[in-house]
Amino acid sequence: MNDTICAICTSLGTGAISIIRVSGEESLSIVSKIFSKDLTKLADHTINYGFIKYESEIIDEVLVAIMKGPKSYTCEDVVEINCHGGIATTNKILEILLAEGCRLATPGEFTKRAYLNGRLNLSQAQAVNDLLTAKSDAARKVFINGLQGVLTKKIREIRQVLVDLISNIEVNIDFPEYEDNLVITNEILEKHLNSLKEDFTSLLEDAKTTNLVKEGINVCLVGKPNSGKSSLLNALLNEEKAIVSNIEGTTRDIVEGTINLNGISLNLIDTAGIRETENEIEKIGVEKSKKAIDMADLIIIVIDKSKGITSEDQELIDNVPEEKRIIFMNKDDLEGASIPSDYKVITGNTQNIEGIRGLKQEIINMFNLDQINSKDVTYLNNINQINVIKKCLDLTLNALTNLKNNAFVDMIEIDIRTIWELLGELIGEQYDEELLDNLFKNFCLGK
Ligand SMILES: Nc1nc2c(ncn2[C@@H]2O[C@H](COP(=O)(O)OP(=O)(O)OP(=O)(O)O)[C@@H](O)[C@H]2O)c(=O)[nH]1
Ligand SMILES: [Mg+2]
Repeated sequence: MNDTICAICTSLGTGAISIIRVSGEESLSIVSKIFSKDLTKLADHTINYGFIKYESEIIDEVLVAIMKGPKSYTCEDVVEINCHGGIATTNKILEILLAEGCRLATPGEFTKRAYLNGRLNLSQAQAVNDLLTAKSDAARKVFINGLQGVLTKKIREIRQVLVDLISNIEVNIDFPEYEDNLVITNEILEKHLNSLKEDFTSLLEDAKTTNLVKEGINVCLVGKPNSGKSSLLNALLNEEKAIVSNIEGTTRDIVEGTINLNGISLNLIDTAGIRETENEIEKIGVEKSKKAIDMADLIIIVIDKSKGITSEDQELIDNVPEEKRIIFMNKDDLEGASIPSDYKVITGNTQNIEGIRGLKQEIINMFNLDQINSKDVTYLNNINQINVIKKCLDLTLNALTNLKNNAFVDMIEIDIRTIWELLGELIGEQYDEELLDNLFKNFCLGK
């Protein structure tokens, strides 16, 4: 039998109300000891007005919700006490509950119980945690999809098609004389495999989006000294955060800031201008810049348009892959050299909002940010899940190649069966204890 746990669910501070959650077999009887009514005699799924009393002292005037299992968050008997907000009252009620026989829940323990009791699968449990920390509307949408089990539904649909296909192939092999059974031809198999390929590719695309909304885009501003990197950071942030001057080597350390573009965080890093230098401090800055480039999802190479592209600029351009870079020809308000035609560049200046409009639009285009809000994204929430889908895609491609080479159907069936099993594990209930503990320890208390 599980013991009865309790925790404060709302954040501690001054507020109109706080909620203390109690879950476990004894939750109704323990709370009844300190509440003015006997909860065991009250109807289920009701909210009840009364007082918390302890040692003949009235502690607070409260509303108490009763949610008997299995129709509750944890599937156990749950009682939630809505008391007046504020640290003193909330802590006092928690203290009394502990004295009366509850144990303080560990972080995520309510959700862990919900999972262990079959109320949520692991993917949904992770989505609960992500939802609590969602920083943007786009993130909220993706995580609520996770909680609603959109991924699980999609995987179940795919598995159903696969299981039908496998059983059909088996019947074909074992009972070739059954003429009324559909014969799985190579054309039918190819159609199914191509549709699988599409499904897995789109799931992996969605995973990229999920990562974007969860972590944001790490953007690194690089370029020669004085090209205007710090000015660009300030213009994007709309704040004078980094020091700007016409002295080369002004920025020595990394300066960071975050903006929200179409609901997605851009984590901006302004770096020290990269050049050969003998100055020890600047050298460290240049090394840090190089590291920041490695970590970035997007590198904006800032070039002083009035000076044209120099050999140092050229070296930077050559060292950053095209799909990760934007070349920003800055200072287009000054007379300057003509724009190169060999690569795509964005021109602009950091003098006003208009000057960086084109650059912002290019970022939106590069990461399809304008589509994220309207897309119904499935939610692959960790690297394990992503790897399973990658494996499934590889197996599908392998089966398609075998099919082209006229392999026997039963050989292709092996790949299909493995995909079916892998997908089963993905949404299945078998995870080891270590993985579970690791997942739930990152949850906040009361959830
Ligand atoms: N006219 C004009 N001047 C600019 C523009 N952007 C930056 N500047 C000027 O260029 C000079 C260098 O700007 P910074 O932003 O400090 O350049 P940086 O790339 O951060 O330089 P380091 O930190 O030394 O690597 C300053 O005098 C800025 O005012 C622009 O769009 N137009
Ligand atoms: Mg600078």
